[in-house]
Amino acid sequence: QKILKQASLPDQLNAQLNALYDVYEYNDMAAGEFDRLAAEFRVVLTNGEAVVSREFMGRLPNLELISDFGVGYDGIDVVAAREREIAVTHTPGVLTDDVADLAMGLILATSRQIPGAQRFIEQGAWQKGGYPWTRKVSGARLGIIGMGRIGRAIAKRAAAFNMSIAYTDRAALADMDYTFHATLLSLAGASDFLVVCTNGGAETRCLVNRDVLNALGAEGILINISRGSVVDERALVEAIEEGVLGGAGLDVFSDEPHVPHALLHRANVVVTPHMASATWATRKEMSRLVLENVNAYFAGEPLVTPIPQ
Ligand code: 8YV
Repeated sequence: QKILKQASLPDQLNAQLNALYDVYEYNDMAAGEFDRLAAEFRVVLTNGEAVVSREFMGRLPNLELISDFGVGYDGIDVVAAREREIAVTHTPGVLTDDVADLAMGLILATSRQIPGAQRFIEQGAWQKGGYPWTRKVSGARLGIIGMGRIGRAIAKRAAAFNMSIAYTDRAALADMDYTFHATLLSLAGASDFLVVCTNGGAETRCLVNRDVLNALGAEGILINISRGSVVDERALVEAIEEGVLGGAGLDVFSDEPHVPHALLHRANVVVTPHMASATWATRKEMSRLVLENVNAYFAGEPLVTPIPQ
């Protein structure tokens, strides 16, 4: 069976796929070869950082499954997929802990300025005096944007830090004791840390705008482990430059792998290269789910982790 691989996947998963299928790398194919084989591809493999557009699907007349190595599927035009009854699978659940762990890491790293303090020592500054005092994490107010799997996992960790937890979502969640805010502005105004945990995509584009950053304020810290698109990055840069916002811990950006220069070399901004789910254990589980979904498809069995309807 032929499979079209449209974005990069871990080597171990590639090896497993190659043992079972004829895997074609979209980026390595000449246009002529692609056109000749296009009708034979019923499965496309992608990842959470790539784009699978309506136009791309249009070039694959017999496409039936898009399997995403990642939980976020904002890069996939799911409306176009649904219209053609192309199934989409992703890798939910297995990466929740890692992403929540990195969110806590960024909360600690920004507020306690851990990378800045390391640079301080490396630059020999300790000889001239101690590092400036930083902001306390335990007991602080945490605001969570999007109380899904990852938001809940962060809340659970934050509770162990005695943080007071509030959130915003489409509506208040019945099974939740945390404080609900109907608007993001109100949540931001009541938070010391505001963590972006919502889906990416058109619905959440630039949700965190200048007004939200103003409300979070000079003592507030923004954390983003979701998608760069959810934050108005230009507004974020301005707010940081003007000192209107206290700090930011960012694993995702608007135009990866490009990170605005203005966000670098600052003690109050910590950046990581979209690595929240990148541990050996989790990448292995994500790979397993991709493989299981593809195998299920070819076996005519129910898909293991289709995206929600
Ligand atoms: C991955 C992600 O970095 O799960 C997601 O949505 O963004 C990450 O886990 C990505 O899918 C791998 O490219």
